[in-house]
Amino acid sequence: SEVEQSYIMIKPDGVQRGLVGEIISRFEKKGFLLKGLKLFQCSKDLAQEHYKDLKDKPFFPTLIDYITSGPVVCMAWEGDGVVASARKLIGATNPLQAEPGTIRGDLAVQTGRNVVHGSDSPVNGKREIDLWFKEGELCQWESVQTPWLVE
Ligand code: DAT
Ligand code: MG
Repeated sequence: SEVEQSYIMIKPDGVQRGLVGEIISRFEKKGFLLKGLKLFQCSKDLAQEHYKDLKDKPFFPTLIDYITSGPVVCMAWEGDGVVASARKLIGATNPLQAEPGTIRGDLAVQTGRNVVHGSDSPVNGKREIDLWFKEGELCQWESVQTPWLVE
């Protein structure tokens, strides 16, 4: 579809800390459309591909260890402006700098345990959804809420 999509992922700390419902709820309540959702233990290869732009950073190995340390929750969310809006809902990379009211601002304290990922551009949204979801794992459906969210 041509509608913008963002890949949102609850990282292993978010799953371990029992924050799955809380985090999904924020995107649900905002009004975006959930197109894909799964609990998933990812390989090192997949984590490295996902974060390939950061492969030369000193924290890359610990980032890969963290992301592969337990199951993550993979989500595809759709809607006009979803990529930038999701980044606002998530907050700054460093939770100490994230505003209260954002997911990281409310629920995390350290960059290396910042509970959630969100795509940084529509192009990367598509790239990441294609990377994390197989064909047939996304659902095409329409929400009864849409006419009450978008005029
Ligand atoms: P974001 O997740 O906000 O898009 P990013 O793409 O710059 O941030 O980095 C991806 C992840 O890598 C980030 O969520 C946590 C980790 N990370 C980034 N900068 C880091 C740093 N300086 N030290 C440790 N981990 C870092
Ligand atoms: Mg990023």
